[in-house]
Amino acid sequence: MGVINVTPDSFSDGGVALDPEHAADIAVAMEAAGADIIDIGAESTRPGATPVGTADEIARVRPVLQAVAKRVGVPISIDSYKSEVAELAIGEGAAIVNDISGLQYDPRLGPLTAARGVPIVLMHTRGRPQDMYAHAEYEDVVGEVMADLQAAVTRALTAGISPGSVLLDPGLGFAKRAQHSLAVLAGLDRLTALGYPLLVGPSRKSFMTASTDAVDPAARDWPTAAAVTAAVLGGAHIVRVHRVAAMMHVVRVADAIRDAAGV
Ligand code: HH2
Repeated sequence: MGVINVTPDSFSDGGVALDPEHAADIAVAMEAAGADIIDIGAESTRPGATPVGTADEIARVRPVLQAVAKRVGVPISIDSYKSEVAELAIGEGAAIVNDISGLQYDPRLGPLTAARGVPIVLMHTRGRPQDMYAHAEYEDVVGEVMADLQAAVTRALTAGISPGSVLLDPGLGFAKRAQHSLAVLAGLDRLTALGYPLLVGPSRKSFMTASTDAVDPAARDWPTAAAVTAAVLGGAHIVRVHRVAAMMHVVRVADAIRDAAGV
């Protein structure tokens, strides 16, 4: 999954994809490099980011969705927790909803997703991006993320979403300190027991700076490669990354190692 942030303030690539045709050029390049999904979002959810109103988010994302949908063949996912944005995006061709709140923030998003019959990514977080680190307290982070994701699945099924349309994401960096994100990556195989495809998004996140000196997010692609490898070996089905071409090599090798187990 290649990431396109239509934001001025995303932590690693803010401002890069605000122009629709430029965003579409990036999406086309990602598809050519092997991306199977293009994820488009118009609100930064980095810790402490300023929330964006629905009308502003729609105004930002609509022209980019239109431009990208015209030029790529792979499915587009809409990275938003707002039902109005998801509805508009589905109307413009988005085929997947990516909800960082796991159906906690907008009660209308589950029923909308069910009615439109599109798959949904339920990501784990606690609190809001503005205060999520206040919620980063765990006794057993993997066990608690599993329990919270199970609750998110229950919300989805109760809203009428079919089990085959659910994907789960442990939310690296969301309401998690560095040690928590690392523990989640190390314990990913336990999350596969929930029985849903797993999406993992380590790309350029600060939890990797504890073990490297790559402080500038754009300089975190090598650390990302290590985390992507761990994610694939831990059982991730989809990895969400900014640098698709480079990470394709990483994913292919990690896949080959995984497939060679027991040979
Ligand atoms: N991470 C971010 C945003 N959306 N969605 C899923 N499913 N999983 C993630 O890990 C995830 C996500 C944050 O990264 P990014 O979009 O690059 O930054 P920002 O929120 O600053 O735009």
